[in-house]
Amino acid sequence: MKLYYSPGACSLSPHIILREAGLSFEPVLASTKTKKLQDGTDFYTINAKGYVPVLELDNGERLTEGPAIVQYLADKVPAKNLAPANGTMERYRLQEWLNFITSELHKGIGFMFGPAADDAKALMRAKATDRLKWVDEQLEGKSYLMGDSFSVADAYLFTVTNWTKHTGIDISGMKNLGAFMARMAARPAVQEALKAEGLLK
Ligand SMILES: N[C@@H](CCC(=O)N[C@@H](CS)C(=O)NCC(=O)O)C(=O)O
Repeated sequence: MKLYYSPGACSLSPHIILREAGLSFEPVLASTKTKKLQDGTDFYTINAKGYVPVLELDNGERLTEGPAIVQYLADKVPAKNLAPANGTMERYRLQEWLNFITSELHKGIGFMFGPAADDAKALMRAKATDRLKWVDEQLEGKSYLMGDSFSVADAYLFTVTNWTKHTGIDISGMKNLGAFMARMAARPAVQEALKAEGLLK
């Protein structure tokens, strides 16, 4: 499989999961700015939507949208317990988290990397802070979003919460979220993914 990624972008979430799953893959750097691969290929020919992540399967089929990709990967290695079994109530709980992260956090926080007007950024920052406070409450007494065990939703939350450092969102008062970020950063697969993306010295 190939993962088209950009360092530190939302593609870090499936990148972490590929490593947690122990699946072999080829990382392919795709610039979200120039929309070119390193060999000059036009990224729009890979994903007409022009964004990462893209997972290319061994048969050449391509899957986009982070929440779909991480569930696909989790279902390839059921023994790793990266997502509850399909059809169970727990699986819908996982999807509840993935949808929350993608619609309420990912786009809102990600927007602040762009050249948006400052007053719009202040509004987005306030909204993201409210949402993250809610996440902080949900993490009370839990190691991970789904409870004691790690799931694909944690890699996504880690990836998006990591952006707060660069977008002026202060999470220092959010103790549970802070502990979650430290717990995630200590996982070997996360360390490996960050190192591979050049985000760790
Ligand atoms: N709906 C997509 C959004 C992916 C997305 O926002 N990708 C960003 C990086 S975090 C990107 O490549 N942006 C470049 C662009 O949209 O032109 C998903 O959830 O996978």
